[in-house]
Amino acid sequence: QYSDSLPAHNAESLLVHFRRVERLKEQATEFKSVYLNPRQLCDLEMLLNRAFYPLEGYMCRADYESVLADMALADGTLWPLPICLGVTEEFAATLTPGEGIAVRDSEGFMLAVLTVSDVWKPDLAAETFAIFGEDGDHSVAGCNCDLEDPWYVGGRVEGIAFPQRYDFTDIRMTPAEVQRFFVQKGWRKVVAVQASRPLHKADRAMLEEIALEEGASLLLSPLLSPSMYSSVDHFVLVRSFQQFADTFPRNLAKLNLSPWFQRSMGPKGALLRAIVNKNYGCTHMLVWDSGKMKPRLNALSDEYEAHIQWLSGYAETTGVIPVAEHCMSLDKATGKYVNSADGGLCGNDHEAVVDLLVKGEPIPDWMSFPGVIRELSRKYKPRWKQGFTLFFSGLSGAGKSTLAKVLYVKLLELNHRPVTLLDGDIVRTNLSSELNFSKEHRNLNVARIGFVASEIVKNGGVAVCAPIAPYPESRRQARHMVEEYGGFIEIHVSTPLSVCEQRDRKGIYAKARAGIIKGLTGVDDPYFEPENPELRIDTSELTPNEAAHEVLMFLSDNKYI
Ligand code: PPS
Repeated sequence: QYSDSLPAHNAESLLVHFRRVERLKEQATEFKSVYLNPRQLCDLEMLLNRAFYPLEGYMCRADYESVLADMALADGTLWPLPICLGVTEEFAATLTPGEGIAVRDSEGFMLAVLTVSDVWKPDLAAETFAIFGEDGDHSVAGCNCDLEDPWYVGGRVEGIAFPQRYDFTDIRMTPAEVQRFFVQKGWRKVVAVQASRPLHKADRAMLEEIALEEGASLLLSPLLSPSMYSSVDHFVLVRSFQQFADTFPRNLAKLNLSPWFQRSMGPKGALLRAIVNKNYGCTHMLVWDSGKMKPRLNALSDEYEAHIQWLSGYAETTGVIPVAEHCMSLDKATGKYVNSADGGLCGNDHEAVVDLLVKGEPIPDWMSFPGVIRELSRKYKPRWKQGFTLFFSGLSGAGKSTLAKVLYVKLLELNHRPVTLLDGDIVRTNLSSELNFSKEHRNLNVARIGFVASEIVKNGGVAVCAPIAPYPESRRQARHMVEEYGGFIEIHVSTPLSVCEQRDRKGIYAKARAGIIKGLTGVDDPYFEPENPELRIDTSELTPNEAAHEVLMFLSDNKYI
């Protein structure tokens, strides 16, 4: 059994702990350091807060090999997946058993001391096979370390501080705190519910039914991906969970944010989640159908039933009973969800909710809760509420800047959103003054424009950009950055070189032809035309107003304005 043996923290043991921490901090000035990425920080936090109990640190080689061969630690305790610290071969070569390593976050803040017991080179193909079987992907599974060829370091970890978290601190509880909460509330049975998507009314009806059936309360946890910390998705998911949790009576559901992240490690990952949930004091755990959080289907799959069976086989050892999803369908007469175990629709409404939100259509009452919808509508907006980028690209003299300026004014006049002009010259003066016109620097310049535009769009504004942007790779990069938050409208200003050269307002073509300047785009430097721009405008035969009108028509046809 797992959490039953978590040691009690009394005043005396805490004092001993604090003294030890002080001593470690003093000694650590001479230790080598290892810096963790966000996923590794989550693993470390799970070791420090004892969510990975009985592990006391990163696995030593004997435990690691035993876990891969027999799904158990060397002492026979059930454990499905390796929890290892991966380091470079170079760093591994400097280590000797018994020495201490300072474990730090990316900013260098010391979080723990690892006392090295083993250093070895894992066989990653064998590790992947042991975890996934034949068809596993060959990502580095056990160390979460992004290294192509890691070495593993095993050893006991002594905590100095938890990784620093600044978001939602009021709903982050350690396993011990959650257990204490359950004891205070008298919750003897608790179903752990982790989900990577926002939950709605069908989910609510299912969870209520499960809670009733099991005579249990619910521990609700949004399942995070560590990289999400930097994106709005993380905040939207957690805030939608807060709203969802509020729809339950207080004695039925508790919300908690744990550092457990989505591992996508198949059945063994689910078994590890059972162990972790036990350490958080849960007795049951909801197992979603293949973790895919699929849209509505007609029945639960055989594969899924087999997975639940397999997990149930370990329930006595882990102390956590797996609970399968229920098929819920809407009873049109009452507008409520009911169980339809006879093979009615099951799955979730999330995609339908998002679809309606981006179309700007109302969400039917039976689908979700006003609070959840309110949170989701901050991210999923209809186009006329999203920010967007107008990205003009073309030769010098093609008419980009003129067109950009006309649209800047017209969009300001509409007064729908804040508008920022990032014309080539403005950027070259204020953002990229140290850059030249080499391929590398042009790409860097365009990537910077993409970044600034994405920040503007993230905050609901319009960025009007007008660089030459001759290379597809940096145009793609800019599109990718912006589209995470809103629309990216690429406009190839396709005015032919002959016309640009004839205009030659800056005299730049004449200088290039005279050999005074080198590497002018279109003359002796390449321009790769956009293959699939949203618009292509040749300004040879159009006035600036006519060209701007084409863009405004596109924006209006596509519901941006
Ligand atoms: S890029 O390729 O996107 O980074 O170029 P961009 O930042 O838009 O800068 C283009 C303006 O710089 C002037 N200029 C040159 N352009 C192209 N090639 C060379 N060698 C060059 N040297 C200076 C030129 O006036 C461009 O302005 P626009 O407004 O496009 O005419």
